[in-house]
Amino acid sequence: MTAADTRAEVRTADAATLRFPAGFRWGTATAAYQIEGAASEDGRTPSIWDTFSRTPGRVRNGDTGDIAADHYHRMREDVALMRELGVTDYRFSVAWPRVQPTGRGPALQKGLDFYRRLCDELREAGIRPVATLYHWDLPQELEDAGGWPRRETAERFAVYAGLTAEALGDRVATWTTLNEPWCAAFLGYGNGVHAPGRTSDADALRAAHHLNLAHGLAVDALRTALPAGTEVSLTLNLHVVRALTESAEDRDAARRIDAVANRIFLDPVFRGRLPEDLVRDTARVTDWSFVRDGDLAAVAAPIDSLGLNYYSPTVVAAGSSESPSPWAGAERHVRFLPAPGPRTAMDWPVDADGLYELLARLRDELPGVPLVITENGAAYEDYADPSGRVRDPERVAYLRGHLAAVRRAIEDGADVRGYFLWSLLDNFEWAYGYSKRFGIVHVDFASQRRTPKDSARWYADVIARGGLPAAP
Ligand code: IFM
Repeated sequence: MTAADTRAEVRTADAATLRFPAGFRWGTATAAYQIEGAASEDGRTPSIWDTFSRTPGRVRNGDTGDIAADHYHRMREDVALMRELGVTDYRFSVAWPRVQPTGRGPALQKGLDFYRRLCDELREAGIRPVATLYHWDLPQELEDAGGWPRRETAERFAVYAGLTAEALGDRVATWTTLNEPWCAAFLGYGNGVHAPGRTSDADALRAAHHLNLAHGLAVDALRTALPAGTEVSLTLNLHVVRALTESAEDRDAARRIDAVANRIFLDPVFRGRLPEDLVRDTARVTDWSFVRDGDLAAVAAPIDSLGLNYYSPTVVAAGSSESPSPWAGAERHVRFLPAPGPRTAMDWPVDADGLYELLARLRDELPGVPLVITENGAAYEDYADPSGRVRDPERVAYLRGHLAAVRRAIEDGADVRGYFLWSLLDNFEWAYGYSKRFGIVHVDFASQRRTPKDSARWYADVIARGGLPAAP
């Protein structure tokens, strides 16, 4: 089907439905540490998030992922929920410390078996398994040896990717190397609000490069282990950066953040080079001598699609902000401003136009690269009413607005192949613990009871009709 056919198809809205292209993938997404629990079962060893969450003061209320949504034991029930929703795809992550405890040596059979069972259950339900190899749970032993600022971690990751692909390659439809390497590098090693909680701009930049390298080496390992034609991807949380005014100073502030948040990944992965302005901007922090000959070519190993996680835009102006920051020194030149409009429970602005802008940018800058929204969703203060129903009209409005933006981008020529709603279940929201609920299925963490929220029913209807109800 050509891009023109796709555009024609989305325009054939019947009176009741704003349709998406045929074959559009409708999914939900989760991540291992946020839902699995069973933190020390079947040979799993601690990850940096186990250590971090057990360190007083790091996570709200002292919450940990020890039990989380107990998905490790309730996987069948959770797949049954997705079957009822009618999702076509499910994006989960493989816990490195469950499959290769300590990050070295052979794979652990029991760990692999869990993901085998998960894939089998999904396929039985007619749902495509979409696996992410790294959603932030680095084996603690690799952190003790230096973590992502150390080159060897990238090499270790490629070995882990290869052995996981050998074991699950016949079951997984799409492989994603990394989820949001920006967060892993800059929140983990820059401002330290994520595990492992280190605060060094130089280490954050080294980590970013080694995550890029890990991605490239893993693509190679995956291609070797997987049947030809298997989809291999990467998920980035690209920032939609808006300058407050058109002044040269404000636009330069936006350029700096775009370099350290977006182009630090996009340029190596898609062009095999580092952005020159980034290297200049960060000269006080590092000379980038850790980038070895051949690294950038390895990072640029071709991939089949790009995953995008979008929640809200960032507004900047010339000025300065506090350190430690996740901006590797750019904060000395940049002021961050609250975007206007309604906000979610994370205090993140609701701005669906940002998603359209992102898709339009990538349509223009990366022609020929299929795009998939691998996360989008919102946290609200959800609760079950006395009848047991969870009404979440704000989430429905959020999802509707963002899906309409995706559809508009497709009409305007963006090659968007799917949408994964974050998240299937309420879960462990990192430094916020269980205080923020992103699920379309409510989880009562005391009883582990699952209750689909109104948004789950709404999403099921969208999937069933293949698009958005024309009337809100
Ligand atoms: O919960 C996270 C997820 O793990 C990564 N992307 C953003 C989500 C909401 O903060």
